Amino acid sequence: MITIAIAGKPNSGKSTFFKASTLADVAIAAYPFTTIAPNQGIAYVKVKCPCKEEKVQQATRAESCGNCIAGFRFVPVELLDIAGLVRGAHEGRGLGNEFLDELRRAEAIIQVVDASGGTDADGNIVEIGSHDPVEDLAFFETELNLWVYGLIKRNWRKLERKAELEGTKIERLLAEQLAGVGVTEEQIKMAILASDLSDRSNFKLWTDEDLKELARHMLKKSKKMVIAANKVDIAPEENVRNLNAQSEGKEGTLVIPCSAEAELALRTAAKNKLIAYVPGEGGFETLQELTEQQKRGLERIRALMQTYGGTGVQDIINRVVFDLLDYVVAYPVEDEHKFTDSAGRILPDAFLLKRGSTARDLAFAVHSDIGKGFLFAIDARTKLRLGEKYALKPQDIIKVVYSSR
Ligand SMILES: Nc1nc2c(ncn2[C@@H]2O[C@H](COP(=O)(O)OP(=O)(O)OP(=O)(O)O)[C@@H](O)[C@H]2O)c(=O)[nH]1
Ligand SMILES: [Mg+2]
Repeated sequence: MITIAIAGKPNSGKSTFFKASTLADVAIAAYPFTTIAPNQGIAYVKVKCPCKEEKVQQATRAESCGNCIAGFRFVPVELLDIAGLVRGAHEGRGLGNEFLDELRRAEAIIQVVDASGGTDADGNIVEIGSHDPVEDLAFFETELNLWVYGLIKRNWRKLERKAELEGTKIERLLAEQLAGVGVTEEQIKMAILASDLSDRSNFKLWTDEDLKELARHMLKKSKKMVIAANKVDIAPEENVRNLNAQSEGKEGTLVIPCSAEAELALRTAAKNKLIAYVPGEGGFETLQELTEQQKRGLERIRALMQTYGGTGVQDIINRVVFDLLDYVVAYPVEDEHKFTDSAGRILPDAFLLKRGSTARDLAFAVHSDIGKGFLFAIDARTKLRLGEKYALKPQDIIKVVYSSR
C-alpha cells in the first residue's frame, strides 16, 4: 500500500489533518509536541466509480456497484502522522529528529504549515498573522536534508573503504545504505550529476559540504512533497497568497490551501448523521434540525468551501497520489461482460498501481498465481485483447485470462 507521511512544525495541525482523513481517535491540542509516538491509519483517494458509466450500467442493470459512495470510489492508502519538527532538530532541539526515520517508508510527504501565522517557529501560540509561514518552508527542508545527510554520514567512512577495496560503485553502496529511505541507485546517480561537488569523479575527495549537497539532491529526487497550507479558515489572505506564490516561484513546490479542522468537523457531523457529506465535495446537506451553534459553525465552513471549492484535505491526498506519485486506479473483473467477479459482485476491487504498470502487473497485484499464469487480458469496455505489456490507463476495467497450471 502507498504510504504518505504528514510532517511539519509542532502545532501546525498535523494530527487534525490525520484525524480528518482517517477518523482515527488521536490527540489534538493547542500546544506543541502533542504527538510523540507516530499515528498510523488508513486514508482514501477518491475517484469516480465506473459503475455509473452508461456501458457498465447497461451491462449490470444496477444503480450502483455497492462499493462506492455517491458514485465515488475510495481507495485506501496508508497515512503516518509524526511528531513536530523544529529548527535545529538535527542537533537535538525539540524532540530531535530521530523520529524522521519514520519517513523512510513514506513515498511522499505532506508538509503541514500553519498558514494563519498564529504559531511561532517552535509551535508556540502567537497572535494570528505575526509569524510568516513562508519561513517554515525553508527550515523544514533544511532539517530533512540534514536528516538524509546524517544517514549517509553515519557510515560514510565504511562505504568509502568498501568502494575502494571492492571497486563497487559508490552509488550502489549508497543505495544499499539508504535502501530503507527508498532512494534507488538510479536516483543517486542523478543526484551526483545534479550536485555541485568538489570532484564528481572521486568520492574520496568529497567533503561534508559535498555530502550535504548530495543529500539535498537525493531527497529532491526520491521524496515527493506537497505543502498543505492549513488553517485557512483563520489565515490572513496575504499569508495564503504568499504561500501560493511559492508554488509558482519554485519548481517542484506545490502548495494547496486547506482547513483540516473544517474537514474534521464535516466528517464528524456526517458520521453522526447531522449532515450528508462526501469527502472532497464542495458542499454538504443538512439532515437534521441543528442547534444555533451547530448552524453557525457549519455555515462558516460552507462559506470557506465556497471560496476554496472544498476544505482541501481530500484534494491534497488525491494530488499526492495521482499527480505527484503518478498512480492509476484499475479494476480487475472476472466476467468482462457483466463487470463482476465470479460471485457476481460488480467491480469488486480497485487497485492503485504506478503509471506504466502493465496488465500483467495488475494480475500479480490480484494474486501471484494469476500473475504467473497470465495469458492475456481483455479491456472490459471495448472487449479488446491486451498483451502482458499493455500499460494500464487510469480507470481501466480489466479481465485477466490465465492458466492455472
Ligand atoms: N483554525 C484552525 N485550527 C486548526 C486547524 N487544524 C488544526 N487546528 C488547531 O491547531 C492546534 C494543533 O493541532 P494538532 O493537530 O494537535 O497539531 P499537530 O501539528 O499535530 O501538533 P503536534 O503534535 O504538537 O506537533 C489545535 O488546537 C487544532 O484544533 C484548522 O484547519 N483551522
Ligand atoms: Mg500531533
